[in-house]
Amino acid sequence: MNEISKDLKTFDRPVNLGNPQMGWASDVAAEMLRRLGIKYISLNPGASYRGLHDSLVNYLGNEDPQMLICLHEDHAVHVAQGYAKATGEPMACALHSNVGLMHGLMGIFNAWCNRVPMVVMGATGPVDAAIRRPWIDWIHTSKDQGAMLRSYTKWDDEPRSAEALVETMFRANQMTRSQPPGPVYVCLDAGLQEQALTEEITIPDTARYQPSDPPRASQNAVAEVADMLLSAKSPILMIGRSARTEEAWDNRVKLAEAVGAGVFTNLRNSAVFPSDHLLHIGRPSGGVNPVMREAVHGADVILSLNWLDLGGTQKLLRRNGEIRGKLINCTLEQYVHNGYGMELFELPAADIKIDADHDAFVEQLLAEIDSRGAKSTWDGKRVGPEPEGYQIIASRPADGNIEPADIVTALAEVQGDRKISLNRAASGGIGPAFHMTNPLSYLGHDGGGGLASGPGTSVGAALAVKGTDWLPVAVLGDGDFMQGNTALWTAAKYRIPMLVIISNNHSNFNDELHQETVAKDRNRPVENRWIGMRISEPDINFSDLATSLGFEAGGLVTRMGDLLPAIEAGLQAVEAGKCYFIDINVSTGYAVPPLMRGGNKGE
Ligand SMILES: Cc1ncc(C[n+]2csc(CCOP(=O)(O)OP(=O)(O)O)c2C)c(N)n1
Ligand SMILES: [Mg+2]
Repeated sequence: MNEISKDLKTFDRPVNLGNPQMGWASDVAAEMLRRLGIKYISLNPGASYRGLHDSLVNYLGNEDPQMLICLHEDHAVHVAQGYAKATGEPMACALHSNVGLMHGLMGIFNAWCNRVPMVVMGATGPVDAAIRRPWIDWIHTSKDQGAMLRSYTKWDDEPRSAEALVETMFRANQMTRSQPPGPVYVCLDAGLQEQALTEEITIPDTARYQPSDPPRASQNAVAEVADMLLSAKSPILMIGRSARTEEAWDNRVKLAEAVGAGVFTNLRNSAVFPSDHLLHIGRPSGGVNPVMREAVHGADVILSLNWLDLGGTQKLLRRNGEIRGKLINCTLEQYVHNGYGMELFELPAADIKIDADHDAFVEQLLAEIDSRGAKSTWDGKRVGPEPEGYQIIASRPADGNIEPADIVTALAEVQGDRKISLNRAASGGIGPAFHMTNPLSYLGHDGGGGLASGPGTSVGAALAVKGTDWLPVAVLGDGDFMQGNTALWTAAKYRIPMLVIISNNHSNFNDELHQETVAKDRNRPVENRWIGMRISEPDINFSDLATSLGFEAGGLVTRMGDLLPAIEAGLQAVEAGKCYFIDINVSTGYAVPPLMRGGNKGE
């Protein structure tokens, strides 16, 4: 048991645990979650899974997995997503039959788009009409609940017996953890859950049902790409969504240094490469920017390691003409593509396509380069432009407005040697001072662009670092926050330290820009872009709201001069183990160009 789970086990202890025998079908489901190494199950309760609920409490004693009560299914799913984003490991969440599932669907879509592992436990029925209670069991029974999410999960099942449940759970575990990962859904018939076991259920050794090692590239592909990278004059690595381990991080650095490749990373994804490395070209960005245009068009070899929306990126880059360098695309993405949505993105061009796990491919390339005794051609100098200077917060007019991107800049300026896990940045972006130096430094976006995700994913990400010296910080838009704010209560309940900062522009501002675009296209007044957008009149007292959910709150910050002390106080509060909240009024606008932002925006 790790420190984190030990700590959480002081909460919600069941009493009178007198019947620890596996006696009911739902006990088998609970037992399987434990055997699969699932530490937490986030949930909002519902009678359709009352059998499983009882098994988690009274059979497992609310340990491994431990329940995390959430106030909305959307939060339950997003907490699991945030935890997986930070750890690479699946949590479980439980969703009540059809209605709870319906609430959780957007979170599942976000998790799917973000390719995170997650075991979604659902329920329905009783499937056998003869044992259905009138009215309620009938409205909460659907024939094929999996149909609601089959298009954006890797797999779903509805086992018909306790014995079958064992296989279902083993398969769910393999599926969700295999590359590329993604959520899986197990629907438990309420009737089955509550059936007494009539014979002993044999559960085979979990070790025999583990997922495979990630698929590797052929030796030919490895040799060919090593040749190309080693002989290239200006190679580029475009590193997309990648493994969460420090080992994989170090390997990417070794590869870039071994071949002298410039590196791009994307703010939509978690940190995958040190942003302050001399080989990182420009700042991590949310889209295509002039620095990227110049570098890619000047490159002779471009290796995409699971770059997000490679086809769309190429399309934007082709505005400056055809990309002349050799294009290599290493990804397993296509294994989870289906015909439902377009989150597979435009088909990218590739001179060499490699269907392999890209982090494994990096390892293979390193071994190949090493075996050749090849010396690095990199001269140790910066690739790409020198970073532009910026005006530090302390030198700005104390009464001046705060721009959205200043929040993360201020965070970086007060950081010192503290380890900050920025688990979310609002649409205003990430100012120039913050650097990603570890996989936990920054955890990217929600994948599916579905609002309400910020609070829940942040709680899950904070849970993942509870008990460590990482300080989790979420910077959330006011619109996103208001869609999911009650997720904070779960953090307060389980004393999960975290700092939540609201980048408060009193608006769904992203969409004001859209209305402006349309108005301009139609020669209509742009002055009206705010109508139907603003979150004001009345203004919401965010700090009171957060306080009511169990957070401590600093005062409203409206002036630049108060920004640094407010954030310093916030970090100190989290260091002291608190859930802390800061509401910061920011300008209604994004001073930072879109290329510095990572949220829901386009180029
Ligand atoms: C579930 C959902 N509803 C609506 C949208 C459309 N949408 C995208 S960004 C945005 C505004 C979000 O406001 P906020 O979080 O305050 O960020 P801001 O745009 O103000 O920077 C909206 C409504 C969405 N992406 N997801
Ligand atoms: Mg806003």
